[in-house]
Amino acid sequence: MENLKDIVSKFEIEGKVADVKPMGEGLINDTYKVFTEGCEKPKYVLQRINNAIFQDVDMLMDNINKVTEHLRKKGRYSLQFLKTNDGKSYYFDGEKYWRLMDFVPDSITYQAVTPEYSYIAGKSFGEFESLLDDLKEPLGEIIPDFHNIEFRLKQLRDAIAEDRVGRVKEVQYYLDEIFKREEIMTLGERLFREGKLPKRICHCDTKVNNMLFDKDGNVLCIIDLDTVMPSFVFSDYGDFLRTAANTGAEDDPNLDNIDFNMEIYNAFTKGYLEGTKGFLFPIEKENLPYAALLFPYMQTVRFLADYINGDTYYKIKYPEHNLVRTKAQWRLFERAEEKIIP
Ligand code: GN1
Ligand code: MG
Repeated sequence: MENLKDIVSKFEIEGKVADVKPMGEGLINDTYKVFTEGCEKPKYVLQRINNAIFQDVDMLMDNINKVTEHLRKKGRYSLQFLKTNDGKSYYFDGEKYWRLMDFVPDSITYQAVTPEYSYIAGKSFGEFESLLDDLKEPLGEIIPDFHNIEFRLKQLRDAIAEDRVGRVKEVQYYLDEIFKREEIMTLGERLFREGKLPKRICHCDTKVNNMLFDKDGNVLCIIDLDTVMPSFVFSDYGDFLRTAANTGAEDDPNLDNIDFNMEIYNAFTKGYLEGTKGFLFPIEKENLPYAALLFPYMQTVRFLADYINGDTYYKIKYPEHNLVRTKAQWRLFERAEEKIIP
């Protein structure tokens, strides 16, 4: 990994790079841990920014810097990015974009959490949103319409119309099931148009594995800040449950592993309502059950559209991966639908 070591050396690091090793399970960016000489633990995290998806890298880093500085001003721990030797927040090697941040020591990530941790996560997470509620500087909408389900359904329709790789016929069952629920699942966008539902600064990718916990289950900090932007609070509440309440994996090939865990749901909701006490509107609180359904639904739509498009967005490990993800998300949606009445 000689080349990666060179890239790290473009930043204002302490010490000399000893090793760079792959890290994490992200579907978008490539992430590495960086070891320096004389240190056993990783010292930095290097990331290649996927600029096919995040096309405005300046806006991206600007959003992240505003958020992390705001959190730090309030005495909260937040990700710390290093500047390059010429004072920039990312390094462009002529082809790819890179950034470097401090490795957060003694932190743990999970793919699944217990109800107890889920309660604490809900609480810390609600607090994270209230801390950002008074961020005065506007953030750019880094991916326009990111969690707009009407837009995601339109992308699915476009993919079907084009049927680039001839996959539509094999997924007809899922398409029918998805469009049957279109009216109910687009509620959020209608409430927004009617002026009843606000947008707030949200993280927009609150998967369990985007949170660093300490050994007592407290959320140390929330990572993967690329998608921080204005959205409905449903984004953060719903996406956490989509991963935390799933008893199986996001891409579980065995659908029998997948269920929607109501204990996690109840514990997280209790914590979240405590953490956001005093700033959520009644309409936001009343529609949290809808949000819990919306996210497995939206993720099914996104995985399926990518499958139909011939796998151009999400990294895949095998040819049917996006189809397996679609089926797994849909099973999660069905289980949630049986248990939650929006
Ligand atoms: C992507 O960055 P990562 O891999 O955690 C995606 C999310 C999806 C998620 C599905 C920018 O997140 O929106 O929910 O995969 N991020 C982007 O696992 O599209
Ligand atoms: Mg991630």
